[in-house]
Amino acid sequence: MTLHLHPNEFAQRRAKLMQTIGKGNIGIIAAAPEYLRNGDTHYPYRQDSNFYYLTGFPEPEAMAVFAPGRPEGEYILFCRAKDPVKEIWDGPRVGPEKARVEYGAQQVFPIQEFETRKAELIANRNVVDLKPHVAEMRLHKSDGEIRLMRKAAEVSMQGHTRAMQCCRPGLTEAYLEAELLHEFTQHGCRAVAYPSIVAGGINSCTLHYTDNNAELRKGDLVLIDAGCEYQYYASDITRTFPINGKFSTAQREIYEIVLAAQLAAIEQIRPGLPFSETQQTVVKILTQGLTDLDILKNNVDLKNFYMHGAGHWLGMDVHDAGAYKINDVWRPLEPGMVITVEPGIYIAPNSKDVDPKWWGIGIRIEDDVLVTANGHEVLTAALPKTVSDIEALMAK
Ligand SMILES: [Mn+2]
Repeated sequence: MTLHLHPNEFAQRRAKLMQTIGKGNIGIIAAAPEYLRNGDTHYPYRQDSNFYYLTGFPEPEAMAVFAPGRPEGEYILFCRAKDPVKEIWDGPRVGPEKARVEYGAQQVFPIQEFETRKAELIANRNVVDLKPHVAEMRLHKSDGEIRLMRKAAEVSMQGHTRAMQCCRPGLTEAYLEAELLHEFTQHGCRAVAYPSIVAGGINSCTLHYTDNNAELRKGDLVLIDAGCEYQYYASDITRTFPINGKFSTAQREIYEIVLAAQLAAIEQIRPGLPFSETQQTVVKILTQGLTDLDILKNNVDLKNFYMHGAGHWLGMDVHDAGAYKINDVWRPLEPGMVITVEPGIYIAPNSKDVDPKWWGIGIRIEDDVLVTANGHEVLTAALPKTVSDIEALMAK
């Protein structure tokens, strides 16, 4: 059964936006364009997140206008007219008539009329940028949105589980990617939230590795950072595991540091915690752990082994909308926000002054965390991440 947001939710968002921008002002937002990939072939269409957030309208070539207090209608939608010939090729279009009834616009016009009607619409009104207002709204997830994010998390966990279970030396990274996509697609997620990273061995030290074409070798780790998108909502999970199902001593030692950092950062998440605190906790634990193993020494910067942030907002976009700071101060977490927690350690081959036994080990562990009224809930908690749980799953 496919989950959807209730149409009322889109209406509530528009009402809130109207209130925010206020009478006498007007905001306009465009649908995402279609992009040509090559020849006559387009990239799979994905509606613009802000446009979809406010309209629920899935088609390209559309404009939404928000004019609070306008007597003829506050929410005006421009969309493609019906076209029986084109619809034979590409399927039915919503069309202006149905757009008014089903998508709640008070006035709907064919997109061709946008330019001529625009002047009249904005006359005597200030045009405001909707982006910061919508970003602020998107940062706080409703129950309906959380339901969709739970589903995205669940499907992504199934993909990761499948990849762990079928992993063995001799396969390619692409083979594991296909296993992830199998679960995503089968469960209604035709799109990934971002290009899947399946990085075996030293490829794990390339943060945004997406070639996914190398052979998986016995004795190496594989890092998988992959998440599906469900009904416009993203999930974002990373797991790192041994290709042959058993961590080596060196791999386990690094893994336990990353895991300890991740668990400690997650543990503190609750309303009021400044966003930057997870990073501080991660840095503290990684620094201590790498110092204990004599990897971090002689005033070497931790950035040589951990060079990214501990997380980001998650929602319709994998790096979701919303300001991280207000007046230059890290904002406190609030119930309904969703963040990722994703520490990592990456020891590049030939790292200077580092024992070669650590070379090529790249480990990241990432979960999706909902801030609740009293603390937090890890949406991706059911996916194994301790050494023993991963080894047990892979032995099955
Ligand atoms: Mn992430």
